[in-house]
Amino acid sequence: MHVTESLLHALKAHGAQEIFGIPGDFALDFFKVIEDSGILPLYTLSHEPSVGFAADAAARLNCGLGVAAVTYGAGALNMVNPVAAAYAEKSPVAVISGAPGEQEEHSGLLLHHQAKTIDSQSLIFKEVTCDQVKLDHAERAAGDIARVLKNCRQNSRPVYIELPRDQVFKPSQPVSNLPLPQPDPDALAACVEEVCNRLDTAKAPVLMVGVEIRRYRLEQKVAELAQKLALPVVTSFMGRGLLASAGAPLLGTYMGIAGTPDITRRVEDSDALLLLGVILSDTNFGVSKKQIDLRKTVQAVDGQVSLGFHVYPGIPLDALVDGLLNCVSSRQPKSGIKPAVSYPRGLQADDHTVTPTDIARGVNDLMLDHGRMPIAADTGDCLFTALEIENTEFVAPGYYATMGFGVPAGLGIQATSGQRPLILVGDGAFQMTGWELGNCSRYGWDPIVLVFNNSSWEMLRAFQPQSGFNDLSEWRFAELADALGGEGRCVTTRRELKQALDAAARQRGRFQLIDIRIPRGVLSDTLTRFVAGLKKRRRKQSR
Ligand code: S1T
Ligand code: MG
Repeated sequence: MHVTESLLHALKAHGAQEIFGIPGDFALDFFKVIEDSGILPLYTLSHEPSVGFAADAAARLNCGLGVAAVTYGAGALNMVNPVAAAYAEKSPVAVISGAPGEQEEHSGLLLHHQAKTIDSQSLIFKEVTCDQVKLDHAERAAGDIARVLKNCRQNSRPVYIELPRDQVFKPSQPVSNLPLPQPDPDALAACVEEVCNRLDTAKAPVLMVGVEIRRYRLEQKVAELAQKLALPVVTSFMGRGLLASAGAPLLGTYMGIAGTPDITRRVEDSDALLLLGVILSDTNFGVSKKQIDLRKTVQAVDGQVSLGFHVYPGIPLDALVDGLLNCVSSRQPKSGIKPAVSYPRGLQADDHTVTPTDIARGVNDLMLDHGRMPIAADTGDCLFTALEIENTEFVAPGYYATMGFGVPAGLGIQATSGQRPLILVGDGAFQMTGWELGNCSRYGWDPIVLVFNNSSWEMLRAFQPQSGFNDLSEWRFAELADALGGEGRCVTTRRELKQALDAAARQRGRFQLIDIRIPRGVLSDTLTRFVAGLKKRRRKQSR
């Protein structure tokens, strides 16, 4: 077996189901082995940011490992932003970059694709990955790959693997799956006991779940725990879509001042807020109505648990959840907690112009008639509108907030799961990576794409209405669809939207793009409240 085969088998053994990539001369042999070996299917896209976003979304959806394969320099450095997004949002993506071989490194010439030094690229990726390796010694490759992939899974963060092209066919041992570290049993028992006591003595305990419960494949166990503890459950903003099919007593998503008042009150007044796998980001807590004193919460994230001023290091989330389940094993699951959110339905088929909330209404009707679909959302008002859509499997850059994620992420969903995705994307974000739809026909992907077309960077206008640079020109996206191999419809009224959604749902085999014209300045209810909340917060802070 050679290094590349060892690497491909190891990626698969650690949860990879496919590879997204764009080759280059420093990676041609590597890509040829991918293609010839068939160990993992290869999907090439058109621009490396999309490769990173698709790999990230595939990892989030299948709770496995995403793989993004690129060439050295121009390819890999093109992908820094999506890998940063994956790092920030704890998505386990393996970045594999081709690289110059030893002889060319020491040729005395500056190499094409080289920035500052030969190692500049790996230094840059050091900042957005949790572990890195350069496979320049084949005899060490198996051990290095095992360590890096173990760290990728354990930390649920991206890793960087550099494969010099003179190493691709060097003989190598097979890669073993290293065991994940186990917690000290006494520390775990003490932690579980303290958390159980905190919850049992609380008057209004609430459970908030975040992205880690999916990354560590704990949704079903957490749902069972919530039922046995009779805890009302909310997701964080980033955790939208969690527990969608787990039968948990889910109230909805916590959005502070921008969310459902009943959820906000329960979370902010709770005397025992249990945060399982929640990233303490501004988008999750930045718009709290009442400042939550995080010291009074129980936080289990990044492999440690803190209660007030007690910190238990080295307690993986899965060990804590298993410990808590043992604690309550004799209790009967209690149900009866009703969702606090009723989602808008019943899109009126009339001649009114379309608002983002109308789109949510139309999608809720669509999923009622045709079944739930996984959703990929981009940054912009489409992301806030998604909070008005029924809870379903959902991937979005809810914290890192990069544009360009939506379309490639939707393609990543269909590649890894075979499910037809619904993609929500603004016109500005579509201009960045929407063109990847041109790759659908090659792979038989047929997403339904809703473009929130307000000819504007509307989210920025909401913060700074006086700027003219947020005005975009009119792009007629529906007319482009056919040229890219799909079907496009342009809608300006609610009646046209309803008809277009129904037609798109019935049409399989080609992507369906609905170019939804929204008047400038018309925002979703959720984004309106979010902007008001943030502005109020910033006024308070500036006093
Ligand atoms: N570039 C990238 C890659 N990501 C970003 N998030 C931004 C710039 C800044 C930015 C936003 S929201 C936004 C920009 C430019 C406008 C989005 O426009 P569009 O996709 O049309 O959606 P909508 O009109 O619904 O706003 C965030 C706040 O930083
Ligand atoms: Mg826009």
